Amino acid sequence: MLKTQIISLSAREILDSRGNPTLEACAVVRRGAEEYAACASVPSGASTGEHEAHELRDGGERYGGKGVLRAVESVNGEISAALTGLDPTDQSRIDTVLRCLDGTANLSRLGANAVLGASLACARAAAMAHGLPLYRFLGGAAANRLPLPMMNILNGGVHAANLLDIQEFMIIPDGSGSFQDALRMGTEVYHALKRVLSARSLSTSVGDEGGFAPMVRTANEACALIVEAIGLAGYNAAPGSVTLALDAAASEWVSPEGGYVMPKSGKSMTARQLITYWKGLVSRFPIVSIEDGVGENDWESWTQLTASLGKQIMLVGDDLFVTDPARVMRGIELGAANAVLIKPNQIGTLSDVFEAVRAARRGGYRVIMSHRSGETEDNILADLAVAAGADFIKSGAPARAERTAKYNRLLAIENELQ
Ligand code: 2PG
Ligand code: MG
Repeated sequence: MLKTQIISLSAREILDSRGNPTLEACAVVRRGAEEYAACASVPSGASTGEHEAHELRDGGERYGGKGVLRAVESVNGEISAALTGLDPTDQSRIDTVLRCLDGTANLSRLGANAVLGASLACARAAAMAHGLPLYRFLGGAAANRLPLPMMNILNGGVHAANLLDIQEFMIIPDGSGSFQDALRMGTEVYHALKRVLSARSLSTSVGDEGGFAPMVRTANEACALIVEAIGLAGYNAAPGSVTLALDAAASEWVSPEGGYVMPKSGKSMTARQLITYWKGLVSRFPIVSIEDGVGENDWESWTQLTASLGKQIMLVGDDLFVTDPARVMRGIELGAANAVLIKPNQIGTLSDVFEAVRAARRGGYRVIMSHRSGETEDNILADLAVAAGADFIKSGAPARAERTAKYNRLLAIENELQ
């Protein structure tokens, strides 16, 4: 067997889709006499969960404090020194070394952005050295299934300067087993929605994830517009055709005085009223999934929400779980949520990502691989979704190259698998 070894790691500062600096890491590995180099970049969220791993930013004047030169230095210095000579195919060893080197629980010393960049770049270079696509290298022979797209076509919350409290209005097109068909259906609905909005003289400019950000006030109006677009595109707003999914991002609504205050409408609700509100919406529209319907620390309300709607729809924990296997296991014990959103930069290493996926599976929870609102043109998320056997992928609207990069990579993977 040819020996594979990490030769070096390096990083640099690049820009994400929201115009903020982010980190790209590159790994060089040697296998036999050949050298291989691969890079991966790290995304960044606008609505971050309180329990996420620490994204290291420089502070100061440069880029309004958002520079990542300290994280870049972590990779070029300590991380490169610690990983050089290791076997890049031994992901769990690499990630353990990274965690021990950092020494903090939330990766705040070296930066979770530095650690994740290194973890991903090593995996990519190792796959390349073995002549395998990343999804196959990480997922093995079982990595044969494409996720369904959850496409965010109407934006609100902190992702758009409109009046909608709910952050994401998504559609899930069911392409009857074909990713290509699902993507086409979703894209047709996206274009139909543009016509529906234009006909009402509503804005068709887009938010951070490529979805439209019209000046509508209520979730009812937003859902009705989407249902109309589904019909206009020639589909049924129903399971088996095109359904709706929401990301409330309700951790942003938690009031310091207790209960919830919707940030834009200013409406106050108790947790119980909020759960009743979700039940009402679900009864009026073909909504099959609600993400972060209550706050990230409100385990009790999560359990109540799951008890009342969990048999009917998916209840997805994003800020609740932050891709942390321990929090996922706690959720399973308490009966909180029934699906887990997986965002690699919430936890910081690839090994932890797969551990969170395994924990979710053991509890019978669904798995959704997800982008961040700040993304780059890197398409690694698509390979991770297939490697993890994710049921769904969230990569925004079929617009803006940083969103379509992931969908286009999935099209290529589907082709390869056929
Ligand atoms: C979310 C994400 C991605 P952000 O809340 O699910 O859609 O947004 O990256 O801003 O956390
Ligand atoms: Mg979310």
